[in-house]
Amino acid sequence: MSQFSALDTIIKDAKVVFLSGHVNPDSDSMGSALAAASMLRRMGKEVTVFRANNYPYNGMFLAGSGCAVTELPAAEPDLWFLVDCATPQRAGDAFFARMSVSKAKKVSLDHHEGAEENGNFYDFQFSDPDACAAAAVIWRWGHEIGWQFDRNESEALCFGVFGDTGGLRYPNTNRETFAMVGELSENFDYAEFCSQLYENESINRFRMLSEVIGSMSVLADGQAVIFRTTLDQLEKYHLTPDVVDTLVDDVRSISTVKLVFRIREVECGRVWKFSIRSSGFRGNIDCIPIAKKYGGGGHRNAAGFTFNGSYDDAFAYAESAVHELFG
Ligand SMILES: [Mn+2]
Repeated sequence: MSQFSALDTIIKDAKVVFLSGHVNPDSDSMGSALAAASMLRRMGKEVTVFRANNYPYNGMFLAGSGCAVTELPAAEPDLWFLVDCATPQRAGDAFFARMSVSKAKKVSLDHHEGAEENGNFYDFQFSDPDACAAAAVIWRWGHEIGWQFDRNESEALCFGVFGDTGGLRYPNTNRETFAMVGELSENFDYAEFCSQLYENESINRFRMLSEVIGSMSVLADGQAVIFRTTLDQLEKYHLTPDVVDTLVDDVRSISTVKLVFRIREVECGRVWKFSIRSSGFRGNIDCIPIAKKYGGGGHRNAAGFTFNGSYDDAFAYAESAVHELFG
């Protein structure tokens, strides 16, 4: 029996589906949500895709990216469908508030560590931390039901996988990743897809990055880097945060760097969103405990949390974590 057969039964009984990835959606949340939505629509379902915030700018070429809503329809769905959410709360306040009091069925397809702790919340849950992305879990599900992925679904799933594996580079990249990308890339123009993903940047992005890089702090003999992005900079260069967010991954490519902190200003001078990255290869530092101290979480090599306070205090916390790790 397929490990997804209970899911298939739940889907068969549903007509109206509300579907979401996590807040501050990354490429995997976006790609797996759009792919799953397309599959469900082709199964004859009415699907509303919810996004708590903007999708990553470099995914806006994907079919359906402009149709995701930030407010749910008033009528109840038959099914709540979560992808890439470690906890149901990760879908965002608006989505979770409605879903948590709803009697409709709830399902989750995910790949986060510890997701099974929330199993009681769902009528069906599948989470495999060995899957490189939630998109890989959706691909698996498709395989089990003999699904023929179309062009849009194939691009969306590959977009998700490229996001979570850093373009097939991170240690979570595995045999399944290659099998999946190998198979799905038959369904679209691969070079064009990569160009959309990696060769579609604005000049202003580079102007802002030069400012951010110019003021970054290098600590512990180059083992750690702390940098920040401010609301003023985004305003000045007419950019949204996601356009420069990936700098945190670029900085990790410095040969000495084991740990990176990006501190993004969210509310003027008092709320800061931390993104922490470690190299899976150098040091393999666990980012989760650093994020957990302030109620955050994530993966071993990529975690985050929100910090309330001044920038000096935010920086001091990052600095103290660096000192603790590297002396
Ligand atoms: Mn993911």
